Amino acid sequence: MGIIGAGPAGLLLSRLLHVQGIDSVVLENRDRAYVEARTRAGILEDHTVQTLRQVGVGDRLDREGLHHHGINLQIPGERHHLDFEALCGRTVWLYGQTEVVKDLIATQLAEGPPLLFEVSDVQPHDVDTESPRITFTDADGAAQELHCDVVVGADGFHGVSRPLVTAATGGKVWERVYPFSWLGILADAAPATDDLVYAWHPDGFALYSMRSPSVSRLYVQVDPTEKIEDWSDERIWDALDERMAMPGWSVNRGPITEKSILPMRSFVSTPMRHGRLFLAGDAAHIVPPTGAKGLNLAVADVTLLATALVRLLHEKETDLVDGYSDTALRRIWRCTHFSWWMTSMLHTHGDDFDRQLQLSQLRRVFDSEAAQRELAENYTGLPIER
Ligand code: FAS
Ligand code: PHB
Repeated sequence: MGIIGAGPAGLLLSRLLHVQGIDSVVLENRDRAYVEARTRAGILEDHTVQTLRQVGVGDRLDREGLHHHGINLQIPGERHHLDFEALCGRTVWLYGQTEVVKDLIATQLAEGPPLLFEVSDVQPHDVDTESPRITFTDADGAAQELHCDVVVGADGFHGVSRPLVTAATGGKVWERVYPFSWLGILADAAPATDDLVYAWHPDGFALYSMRSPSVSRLYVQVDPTEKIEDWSDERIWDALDERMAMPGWSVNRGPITEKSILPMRSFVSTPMRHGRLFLAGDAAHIVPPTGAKGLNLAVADVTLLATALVRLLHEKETDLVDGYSDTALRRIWRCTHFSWWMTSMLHTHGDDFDRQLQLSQLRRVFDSEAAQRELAENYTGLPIER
């Protein structure tokens, strides 16, 4: 098995196959320090946590992760807590993607199979045959060729794999680019909330998240043309205080250790397979982070794909690999819809008519247990379809 990309999708797939006796080689073009330092997702769905525990990389998550039983939704002067456990019997965990990736890398380097960093010129070949190859240059500059039964493109949005699949299959792509971005910060400040706060405000959306009892992760909606150098630390904290204000409560300030601006888009590409080349994670789809689905969708893809590949390689049965793309896409569209719905409900855009619609939708969630359950079921993660 040749796996391109050491993000959560590639690493977890390699682990899922390893514990079922199937070998793989993971090829990553960045170095270990870079891959382990990328600040991305923070919320883990219920099934993601179960899967990480099942493959033996859940210990530090259980020790250091924060178990969240719900989220808060806010409009000016009103904050409502949604108790996920009461609403749908599931919860989520707050544990940084960086930590998940560190745990998977440490386990793989300790127990195998091979994980090669700093490779370059990665190129799959003969993927429409039963013996595909991957050519690449290793970290020492030597040309290498990997012969495998299957190639998996878990190489993210800018990887080499998706263009190969869409070119060979004439596939279809859907894309929605949102007229706003997220300015995200990491700060050495104890979070002033137990569960996350998603705030609608006429000035724009704001999110209060965290990474630990001493590190906060916060986001504000900004115009896509904004430059990070235009946002002083003071201006960021003032915007957060304004948008999340509640009587007798305020954001807890501290030194900002990282800040960046993230564009927002929804992107789906089909099919997720061409011959013996399969796509998983951001290589095939992107969701705006408002629904906390990016990492969890990558985990759902490889959970499905691992089961299908074990059946192909151990039992020579192709039914699950033949159904992989369609089965995965059902969940992908569900998560794409939920992420679009959360994004549209919480980010100010359009005119005052749009704003009144957003406020009406938010009040419906505040007032209706059925609406709250719908949000809770989607946010905590629907069961994986087998
Ligand atoms: P990844 O992009 O994580 O991994 C792909 C890997 O492939 C990378 O390590 C890359 O270096 C490697 N690669 C690429 N091309 C290669 C090649 N040619 N050869 C070898 N290796 C190659 N989700 C949330 O829920 N909340 C968030 O706050 C959030 N923030 C995000 C911020 C950013 C900047 C980004 C990009 C995404 C964010 N996401 C967030 C979504 C994120 O969590 C992704 O869904 C998740 O990383 C997807 O995992 P992978 O599919 O493994 O892709
Ligand atoms: C985060 O903690 O980075 C985070 C949490 C929830 C989101 C997006 C990002 O919806």
